[in-house]
Amino acid sequence: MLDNNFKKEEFKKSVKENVKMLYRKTIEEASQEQIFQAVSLAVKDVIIDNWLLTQKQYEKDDPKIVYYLSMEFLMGRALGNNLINLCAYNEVKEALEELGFDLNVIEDQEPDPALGNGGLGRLAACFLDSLATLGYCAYGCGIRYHYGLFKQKIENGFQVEVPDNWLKDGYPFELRRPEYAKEVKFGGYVKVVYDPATGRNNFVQEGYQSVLAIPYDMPIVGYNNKIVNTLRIWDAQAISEFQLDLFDKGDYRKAVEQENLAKNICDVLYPNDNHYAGKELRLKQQYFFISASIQAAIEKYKKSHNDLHDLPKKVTFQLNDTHPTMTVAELMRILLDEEGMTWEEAWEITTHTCAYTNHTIMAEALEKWPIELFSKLLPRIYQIIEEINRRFIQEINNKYPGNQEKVRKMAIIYDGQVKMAHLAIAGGYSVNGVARLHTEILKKQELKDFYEMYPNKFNNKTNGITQRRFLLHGNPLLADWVTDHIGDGWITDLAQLSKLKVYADDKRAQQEFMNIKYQNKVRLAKYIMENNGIEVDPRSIFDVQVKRLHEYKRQLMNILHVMYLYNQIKEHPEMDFYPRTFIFGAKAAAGYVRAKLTIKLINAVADVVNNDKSINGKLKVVFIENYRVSNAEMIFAAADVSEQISTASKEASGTGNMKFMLNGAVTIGTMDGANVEIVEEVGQENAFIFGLSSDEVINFENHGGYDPMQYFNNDPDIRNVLMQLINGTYSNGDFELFRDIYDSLLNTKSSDRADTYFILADFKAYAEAQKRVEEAYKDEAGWAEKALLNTACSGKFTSDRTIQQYVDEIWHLDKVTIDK
Ligand code: DL6
Repeated sequence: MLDNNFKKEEFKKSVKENVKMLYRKTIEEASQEQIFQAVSLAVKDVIIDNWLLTQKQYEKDDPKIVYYLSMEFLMGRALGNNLINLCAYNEVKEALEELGFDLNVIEDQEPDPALGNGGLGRLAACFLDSLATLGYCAYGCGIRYHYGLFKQKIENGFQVEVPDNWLKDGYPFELRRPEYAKEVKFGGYVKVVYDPATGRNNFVQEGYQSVLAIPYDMPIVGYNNKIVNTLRIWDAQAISEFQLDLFDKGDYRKAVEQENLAKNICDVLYPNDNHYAGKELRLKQQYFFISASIQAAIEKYKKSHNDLHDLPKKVTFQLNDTHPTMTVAELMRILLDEEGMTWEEAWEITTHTCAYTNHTIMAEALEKWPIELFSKLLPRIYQIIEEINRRFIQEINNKYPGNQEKVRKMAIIYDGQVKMAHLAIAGGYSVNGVARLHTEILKKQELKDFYEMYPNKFNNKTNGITQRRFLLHGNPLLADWVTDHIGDGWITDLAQLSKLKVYADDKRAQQEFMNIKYQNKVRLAKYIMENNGIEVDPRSIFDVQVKRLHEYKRQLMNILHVMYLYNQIKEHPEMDFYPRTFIFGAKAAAGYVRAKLTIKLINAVADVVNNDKSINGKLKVVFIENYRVSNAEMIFAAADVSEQISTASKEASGTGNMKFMLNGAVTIGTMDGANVEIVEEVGQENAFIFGLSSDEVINFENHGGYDPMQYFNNDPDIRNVLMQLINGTYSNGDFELFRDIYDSLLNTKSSDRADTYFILADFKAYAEAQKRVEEAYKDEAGWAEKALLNTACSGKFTSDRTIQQYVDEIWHLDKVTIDK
C-alpha cells in the first residue's frame, strides 16, 4: 500500500536533490552512507507533514497524554521501520532500485541507536510504536546519550568494549528544539523565606549550579494512520554559554563547574542491565531528564488548561522502573514551590498522576541512594522526600500501630538510604509487574507489605512486542506468507494469527512454513560466515540464546550442556545425533567479570568443538558479536529453538521469548516470566519445559537446603563437565582461566550460596528436555506443526494488546484519529 504522501517519482527527485544539497554531488558520485542520509531526509519530509497534522489534531481534541519516562529507549534503526509504518517500504525499495541502490544496504548504513541495555529499553521502544499505531497521545521522555551501549568486539574470545559514537555523522531522524530548553538546578542549599502576604514559608534553592536541558525530538510513526508521536530526548548544555556575563562578574569557578556538569551528564549510558551501580552521575542523569520533562509537561498543560487540580484527568507520568521516580518529588516541588499549592493539594494531584512499572525482583537492581549524596546534589528534592517519608511512616503507624518492623521494611528513607521503589509505590496510583507470575511474586514476596497496604494499586501488564518490526520488517518472507493465508489484518491485530491454526497440520502449509525458515537460516548462515568465518549447516537445528549476559539467564547452563553433548559424541561416535548449531549473542556489562568470563568460555568451547574434524560438524557453536536490535531481527527469523532458561522466578517477563515465538521458534524453557503464558497459549506439547518451579526456587532461597555438591558427587556427567573447567580442556592447559566459574558452582567463597542460580539442580532436566527437542525435530511434520502453532498462538504477545490494557486499566487515554 502506498501512503498518499508518497509518490515514487517525487521521492526519487527529492533523494537526488538532497544528495546535491547536502554533499554537492550527483547521485552516481554519492557513497552509500550519503544516500542513506539523503533518503532519510526525504522520508523525514513526509513524516514531518504527518507530525504537524498530528499536532493540530491533538490541539483540537485535547486528549489525555501519557508521558512514558524512561532512562532507556532501545529504538534500533529508524529508516526501515518508518518506511514500514508509512506503508511505503516496497515503493521506496523499488524507487531506490531504479536509482541503482539496494534498500537493505542503505538501511545498513544507519547507526543502530542503542540508548538502552536490553529488555527494559526495547520494551519502551515497542510501546511507543504501539501507542502511535493505536492512536494515543504519548511522549517518550529520555536522555540523548552521546554514546549509547558500547559496541562489542570479540578478541581472542574475550569481550572488548568499543564506544558507540552513534552521532558521529549526524542522525537524520532527530530535530533539535532549543526553543523548548529548560533549566535544571543542582546543589546549593534551600533558604526558607517567610512571605507575610500569604503567611507561608517559601523554599528557595540558592547557590546552585544550572544546566540547560535541550530537547531533541524523534518522530514515532504510527502504522498507516498518519499519527506521528514524539520521543523527546534531552541533551545538556552549559548555561554559561548563554550567560557569558558570569565570566564578567568574575564567577569564573562556577562557570567552569557548570560547564563540566553539562559536559558529563549525557555522555554515556550506564551499561548495566538489572544491576544498580550507585554512581553520582547516574543520579544526576535521573534528575536532569525528569526535571526537564516534568517542567515541560506542566508548561504544556498550562497552555490549554487553567486548573492544575485537573492534571490527573489529562496527564499520566508512567515510570519505567524506579529510574524516573524522582518524578514524584519534582512534581511536588513544582506544585508547592512554583504553583503555591498546599502539601495536601499537591500530594492529591501527584498520587493520581504517577504510575510505576516494576521490571525486576533482582535485589542487586534495587535503587537505594545514600542520603548524603542525595541531599547534597538535590537539596530541595531531598527535603520533599523527607516530608513524604514522614507522612508515609505516620500512615504505616496508623495502620499498624506499634509495628516497627513494618516501618523498617517499608520506609522510604531508612538506614541512611532513599529507597526509590518505596517512593514510587507511595507516590503513585498504580504499581504493575510485567508478566502474571512476576506480578504474583511481587504481591506475595518482594512487595508483600505494600500489597497488603495498597492492594488496589497492584496490577499486571504482561509485556508485548511490536509485530511491525519483528515480523513485518524482520521476516518479510514469513510476513508475506501469513498475509497470503489470512490477509494483512494481523499487522494491527495480531490475535488474527490464530486463523493460521487450521494450517498447522496441512502438509503444504507446513512445507512452505519450514521452507521459509530454511531460507532465513541460510540468510543467518551467510551472516555468520561473513562475521565469524564459521561455516554452519542450515539443515542443522538452530538453537539460539540471544539476550544480555547475566548469571540468572544461565547462558552458563547452556554452554555446559554443549560441553556435555560434545563429551557424549566423543565417547559414542556411533551415537545417533541430529546436527545442532548453538548460537549465542550477548553483551556483558563492562564491569561484570563473571559474565565476561562466560563469554570467553563460550568462545573457547566454540574453538575446540568447531575445529574437531572427528565429530563431522555434528555440533557447532557460534557467538555472534555485537548482538543488537538490527541483527536480532534476522536471528529471530532463523531460529528453530528459543532458549528461555532463566532460574524460575528471576526473569520478570522476557520479551525475546515472544519474538522467537512469533517467528515460529519452539521454546525450551523454565516456567519463568512470560514463558508461563507462552506455554498457556501454545500448549505444553508445543514447548519443552523443564526445571525447578519458582516456588521451589523461592523455597530454597528462604529456607536453605540446596547443596550443589550433591550433584557433583552423584552424577559423573556433571562431574566430567565441571572438571573440564579446571583441567585445561578448553584453555590450552591453563587450569586457572575458568576456575572462578567452577568455584561459583561448587564453592562458597563469599556469603553467597554456591550455584546461586541452581544450574546443577536443573542441569539433567535441561539435558533431558534437549533430548526431547532432538527427537521432536527428527519428526519433520511434527516439528513443522509445532513451529507453525507457535506463530499462530503468539497473538497475545503484541505490545498493542499490552498498551490497550495500560490504557483501559491505568492511563484511560482518548483515542485520536486524524481528520481526513
Ligand atoms: O519488562 C521488560 C524487561 C523484562 O522483560 C525482563 O525480564 C527484565 O529483566 C527487564 N528488567 C530490567 C530491569 N532493569 N532494571 N532496573 O531490565 O525488563
